[in-house]
Amino acid sequence: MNGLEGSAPIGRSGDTIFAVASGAGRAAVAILRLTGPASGAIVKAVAGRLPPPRVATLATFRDPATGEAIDQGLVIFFQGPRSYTGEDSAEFHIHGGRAVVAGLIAAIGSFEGARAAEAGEFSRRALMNGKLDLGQIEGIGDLVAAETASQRRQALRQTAGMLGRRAGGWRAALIEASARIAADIDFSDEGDVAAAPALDIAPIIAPVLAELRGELHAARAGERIREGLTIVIAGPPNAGKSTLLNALARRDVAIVSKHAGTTRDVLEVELDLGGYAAVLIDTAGLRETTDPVEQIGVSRALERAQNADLVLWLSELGDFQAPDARLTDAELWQVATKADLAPSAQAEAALCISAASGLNLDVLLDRLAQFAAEAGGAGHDGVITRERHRKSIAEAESALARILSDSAPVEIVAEDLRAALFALERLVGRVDVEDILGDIFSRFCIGK
Ligand SMILES: Nc1nc2c(ncn2[C@@H]2O[C@H](COP(=O)(O)OP(=O)(O)OP(=O)(O)O)[C@@H](O)[C@H]2O)c(=O)[nH]1
Ligand SMILES: [Mg+2]
Repeated sequence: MNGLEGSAPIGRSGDTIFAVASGAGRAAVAILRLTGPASGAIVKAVAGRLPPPRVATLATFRDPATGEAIDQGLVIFFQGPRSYTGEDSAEFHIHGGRAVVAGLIAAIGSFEGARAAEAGEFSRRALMNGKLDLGQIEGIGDLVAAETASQRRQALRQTAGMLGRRAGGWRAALIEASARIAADIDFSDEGDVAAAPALDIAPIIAPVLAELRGELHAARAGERIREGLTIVIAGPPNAGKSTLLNALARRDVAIVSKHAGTTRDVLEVELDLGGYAAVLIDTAGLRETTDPVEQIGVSRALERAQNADLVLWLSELGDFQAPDARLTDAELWQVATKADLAPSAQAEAALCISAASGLNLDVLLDRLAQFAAEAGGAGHDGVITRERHRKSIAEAESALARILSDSAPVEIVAEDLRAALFALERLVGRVDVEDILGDIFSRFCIGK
């Protein structure tokens, strides 16, 4: 179970809800799902009979009010609890024309107690009925949104319930530690108090602490896989930054001109670097300027570059400009541009490219892909994929670290254990679940 018993009701679960689960627009096949107590009755009325559960069955679908045929297709009935949501559910696989979909939606919507689903409502019911835990729900959301192979792999591992399982193991250990501490507190009346209660439970919590630290260590990689690496193109005006962005994006995203100071805004394109997601960012050329608009561009450029996973520092071959001194924290690669103009010039940078002739763009892309793989690689079996996870695990980690580092009295140890447990319960949605769900489902598709 997921610990939701007794919390506020999630949605109107008595309704039967329906949605088109396949994408919008014309398609060969569209899938319409429904879930809720009236599912069986609706299938029977629309398809003429209720097929045996979990057997795809060919039928003519009719509007029950008029008897008019809407389409012929497949219907599958899932009898609860053996369904995605745990309730009686059904899927209609129909032809994907707009009028067909609209006709079936109108027929189903005319049933008493049937209504269109809200975003994420199917998954909300799955959670409520204990079919999925919060980590799995997040994984499903990420799987639907996955753009690259590494995002897909990570999301798929999450849907298998990895977060819930690991958190469950930590939680069980901390509960055992709490029980020992409670016993210490009881005995303390008899003047037989353990001198350092933390010593008693150290063998239980030390391994948990080590695992939490391992997760935190891998966290940045997990979040990078999910959100994409940020790679900022920076350098003096006219270095060819926007031209490089356009070349790597393979489309004209940014305005390119021979005037220094062309780019003033921050422009972003998404790239798939060998299966890893990246956001490539073009920025205003860095220089002292009195133009107030350009000044804003320059300060935005610096801010993005300072927070980037990687900065590509561009300067023209033969006109080397040292990287801006304010970019000390970021990993930075120096790239010499416009190599076609000065083929014999000595490069001060590790890599010479020409966006115009395409020279070494493949080398640059290979190195970027390698960088992305290394940056994402450490996250491969971590459970942390979003900031929410990282915060909860960091809270638990610091509470456990306090227990092991101080020789605090038993009441303080008990309090820290409670804090660590609470953080882990928040992680898996045993507490504060409504807040977390609101945030997750606001990003979900209708029909999921
Ligand atoms: N020959 C040659 N010209 C280039 C190359 N890359 C860029 N240019 C030219 O250099 C000029 C400046 O290019 P941009 O890409 O606008 O430079 P930028 O760094 O974005 O400049 P700002 O936005 O002003 O900071 C344009 O006239 C481009 O056509 C290249 O590889 N070879
Ligand atoms: Mg530019």
